[in-house]
Amino acid sequence: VVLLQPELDTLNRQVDVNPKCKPSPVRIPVVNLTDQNAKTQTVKACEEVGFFKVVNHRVRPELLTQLEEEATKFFALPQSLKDKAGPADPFGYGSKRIGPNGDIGWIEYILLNANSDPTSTQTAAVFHQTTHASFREVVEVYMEEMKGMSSKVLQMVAEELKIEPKEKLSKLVKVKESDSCLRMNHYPEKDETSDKEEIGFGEHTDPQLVSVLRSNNTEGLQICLKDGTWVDVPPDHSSFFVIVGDTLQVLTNGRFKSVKHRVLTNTKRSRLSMIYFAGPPLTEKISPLPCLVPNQDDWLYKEFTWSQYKSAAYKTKLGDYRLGLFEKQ
Ligand code: GA4
Repeated sequence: VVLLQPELDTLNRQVDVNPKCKPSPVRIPVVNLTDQNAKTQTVKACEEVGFFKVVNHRVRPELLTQLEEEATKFFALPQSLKDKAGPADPFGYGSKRIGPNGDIGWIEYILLNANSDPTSTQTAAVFHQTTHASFREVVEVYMEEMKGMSSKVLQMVAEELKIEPKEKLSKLVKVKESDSCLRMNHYPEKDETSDKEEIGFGEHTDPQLVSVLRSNNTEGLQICLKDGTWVDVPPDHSSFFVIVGDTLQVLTNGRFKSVKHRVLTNTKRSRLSMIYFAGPPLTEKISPLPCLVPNQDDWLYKEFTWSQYKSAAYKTKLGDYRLGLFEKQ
């Protein structure tokens, strides 16, 4: 059976950006993993928007439901129990505070390291608070799937851009040293007495290579287009969304742009999202790839290790332009 997938998804422009301007449909790219043009579609999407939807991904729907159920159970626990898994520093349970520099959001979350550190009391407590041992198991299986999805995306990019060796990018997220993490966000339903839109998660770019996001069928996610317009991403709980991160922007010398995104809590329903941030090993040297940009004079960024980028990122506020610290001149 050949499934016909629309090439592009329709997004609605935010009316409040320019109230005089009628909302016009904006289109975001869709990559169909079973399409023979998937590689071309991926590269085009990474260049033009830094964001795309993945369909026909073959991740079992039951796994998605299971993880969602387990996360829902955790967030439904009494506050005192959830707090035993916090504060997020950066891993563990966090509420309202995002990162160490005073950013606040209308959110509670769990942040887990893919190479889960057994000495971290917060991480252990996340799982101990839920009565079902299955939470840890589901998380492990889900992370493996997300590792597969992010490496598939990077493999397609490398092949389309003729990067040598072909496994150069996908290996960065496949090796056991890769520094990836999983975030489960719960945006509580909006207080009925308030009509103002709260910021769930303020605007930012993701520092890693790529992020793979999925949510329950709730609105709220917005991305910023190259012209600065914010657009709503229509929810689709059976698909994944891929976000280009700062590190992939550097490797491609700016050919791919890390996309600014944010979450507004503009619905009555609560929103649950899971994001896998696929990062390279801590010691990995990051610079524009010589096979794409042979002449170092053309490099827009200085070389840095992922560990250096991460520590610099943790000194910034969420909305800061972190790559500025590593631009040449
Ligand atoms: C943004 C992307 C991921 O959610 C995250 C975030 C991290 C955190 O919440 O601990 C950061 C943020 C994110 C970038 C700047 C720093 C670090 C909060 C913050 C203010 C887990 C990540 O890797 O970077």
